[in-house]
Amino acid sequence: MKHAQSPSTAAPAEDGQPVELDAVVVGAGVAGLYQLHQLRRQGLRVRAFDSADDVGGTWCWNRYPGARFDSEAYIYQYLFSESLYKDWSWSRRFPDQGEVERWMHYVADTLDLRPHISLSTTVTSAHFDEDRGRWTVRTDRGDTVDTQFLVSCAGMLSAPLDDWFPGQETFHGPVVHTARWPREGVELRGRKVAVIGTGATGIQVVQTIADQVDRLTVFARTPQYVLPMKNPSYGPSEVAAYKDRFEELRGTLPETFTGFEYDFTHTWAECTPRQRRDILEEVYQDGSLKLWLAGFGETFFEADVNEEVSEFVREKMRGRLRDERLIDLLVPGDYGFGERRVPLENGYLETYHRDNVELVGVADNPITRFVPEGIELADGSVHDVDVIIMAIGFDAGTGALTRIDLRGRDGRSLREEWGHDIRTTMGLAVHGYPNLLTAGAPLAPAAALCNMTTCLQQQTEWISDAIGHLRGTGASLIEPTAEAEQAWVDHHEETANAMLLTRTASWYMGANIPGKPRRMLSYTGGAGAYRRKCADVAAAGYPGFRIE
Ligand code: NA7
Repeated sequence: MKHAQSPSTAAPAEDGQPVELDAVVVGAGVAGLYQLHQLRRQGLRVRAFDSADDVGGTWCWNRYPGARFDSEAYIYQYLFSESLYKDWSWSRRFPDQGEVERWMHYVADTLDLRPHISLSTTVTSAHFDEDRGRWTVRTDRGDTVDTQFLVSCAGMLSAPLDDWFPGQETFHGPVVHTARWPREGVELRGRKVAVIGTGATGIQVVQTIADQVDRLTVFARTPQYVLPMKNPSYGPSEVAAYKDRFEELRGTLPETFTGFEYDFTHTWAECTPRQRRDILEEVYQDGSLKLWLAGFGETFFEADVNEEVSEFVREKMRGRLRDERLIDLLVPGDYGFGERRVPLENGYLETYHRDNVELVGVADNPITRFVPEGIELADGSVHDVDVIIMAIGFDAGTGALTRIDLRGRDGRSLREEWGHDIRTTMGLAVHGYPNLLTAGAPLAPAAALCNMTTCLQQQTEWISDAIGHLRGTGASLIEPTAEAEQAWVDHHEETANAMLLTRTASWYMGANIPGKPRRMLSYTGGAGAYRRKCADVAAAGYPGFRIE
């Protein structure tokens, strides 16, 4: 067995022996960078691998036109280092992808992480050797690594549904998934462009490219509740003001329900109809996700409250649209506000008033295939286009891990097991896969319902502490017991089933992929409550985990 001579290489040693490491981190995005930093600080021999050609994860891949934050930038930063936080300044409340990517580069460079990351390198398999208590990790670049810990920071929205429609290869022009947008861009000017999908991504694309293209045809299946974004730019005084709140944010963010700076502060039952209306109007006018995440908590639990809040948003949307057909296709009617991801937008609805934009409803007349000239629908009609933009989403939560041939004890396959039933212990580990630790995996708030950096910091810190605990006590293996995992799954289900989120088909429930097991991907007990549960487990010496 060779020890890694230089931290800058993970290539196989010349004699063909695997390189020996203490930990492999899969992914160099928000979670992966911080995980790598923490494990290096503990003195581990560790390397991160990422398929992308640069660091940044989501913010490297999703370079489609219009990609931007809808968490306020200053709450998306890491909070473990005051100087890392304060030495970076944002230009506005919700910056675009390019600025976020530059920030991620700043983080990687400031923490000197790049020498420890293999880019353009995909982890293809990871097999656990029970006799040795170690993982063998292989990549598409020929690396073979023998490692004690395998830490997944592979992302919960990183496995795009890119090969989705029959006949895709026959189309005469480019077909581009938004999460695989080429660095050099795609020529859209003067072209007839199709966008399929009107989730958070499709909405950003549509509102951004409409005035650049010759014709834009948008294929929309399920209407979305949308909220208008207010996105002021920041001058020196605004930057100074949010930086002054560093200590306050460090205290608040980990404790709220969704890791945002705001939380539910009003109770529907205690307000008069007039007060409710005023509060809804106030949070709506904030131009953020406040209406969803800091309006009335009952919106998530009580159908009658949800209906009133939904109607408030529908009314706002209808008021912006000038024809009944658009209202029918764009304003949701058969599910409640907040039961799917709520996108923020800038003039999205008004985009459909443009002469060069056509909205095609495909709920009752679905896309059947791509043909050389464009997109064919069930009724046989064909829409001629030059470029097809697929804003159709991801194999959320599970896809990043199930696309790896990941095998635990007795050769069990995570792909096969999650193909039947998606199970984890606190989203941090999986029974049957010792020394596999996961950030952003299913059954934790980080899987969806959280300001990602808040939740991913907490999870990667828990993982680092667990590894530190093992090393400090001379143990070498950690694995959740079957009983602890069942208890977490039961708690997760009970918590999720109390919420209206589970009554609606969405990627949160795995419903965007035929055959995917239905389970709320995100833990819905709240980011703050989850953090305390995780901390309690660590403080009590990891009950529910076999440590040896
Ligand atoms: P989403 O939210 O999964 O949206 C995908 C969109 O693509 C959605 O409108 C889908 O319609 C649509 N879609 C998917 N397949 C089809 C087919 N076959 N025909 C027509 N339309 C289709 O992905 P996003 O990338 O927008 O957002 C993912 C997350 O990234 C987002 O929530 C943020 O957290 C960041 P459907 O709604 O299924 O009817």
